[in-house]
Amino acid sequence: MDLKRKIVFITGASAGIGAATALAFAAEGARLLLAARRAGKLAEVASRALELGAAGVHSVHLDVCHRIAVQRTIDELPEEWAQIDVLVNNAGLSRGLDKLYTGKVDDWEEMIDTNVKGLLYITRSVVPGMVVRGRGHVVNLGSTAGDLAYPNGAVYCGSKAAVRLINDGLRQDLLGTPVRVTSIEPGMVETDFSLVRFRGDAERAAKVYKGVTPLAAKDVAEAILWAVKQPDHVNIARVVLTSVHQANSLLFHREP
Ligand code: 8X3
Repeated sequence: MDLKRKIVFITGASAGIGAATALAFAAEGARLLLAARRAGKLAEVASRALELGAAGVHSVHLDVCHRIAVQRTIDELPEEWAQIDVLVNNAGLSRGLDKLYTGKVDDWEEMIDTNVKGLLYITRSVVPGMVVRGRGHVVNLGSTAGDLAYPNGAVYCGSKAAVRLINDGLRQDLLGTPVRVTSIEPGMVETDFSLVRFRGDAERAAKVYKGVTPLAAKDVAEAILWAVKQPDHVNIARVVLTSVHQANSLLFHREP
């Protein structure tokens, strides 16, 4: 697929995998529709994307959890940005690392609202247009955590298991249309993920990556780009990728 001037919509584009994905598609000459909650950070990504060769950037300030705002944002896109070719459902987060029976309900709400319901709201708003236009690709960001739960992460892992099955269900529902559906399921990636999980506790976040060379956000962006660049008749259903120091969501090799 030639991505020149294709409209690529990325949620959670202000940092981490979302920002790296924006830059990877920018280098292909795509037009980027970028959404995030943090307008300042998003503006930085937008200007870097233009430097790298994006054919245009349109940024929207959006929290994917707000169902009405999601629908309104998509409905009110300027005409020249409305025909989305690729949707990257990237916005997601983890909060806390607690036993389920003592966990914080507010943390659960935030993870499920963002990782599951936010992804559904965006999908529901964008995919009908893809079906009508007879072209499109939905890329959902899952996780190795969606395959195998780890202790104290039941709700985060459950939210990513939901993404995996929503991904598979959507692919079935789109059978008979040319719209493709892919889930990209990385293991540990060095982003603000752990800092967000531990609400800014940098010391605790650093421990997560101790002795391990994690994936970089760019590695995941390259996998997304690869899946999208396949010929139109090829649908990559799932891509699972980890650092060589990680076998699954439970098993790591840590250098002393
Ligand atoms: C992130 C993977 O295992 O660090 O989705 O939670 S993990």
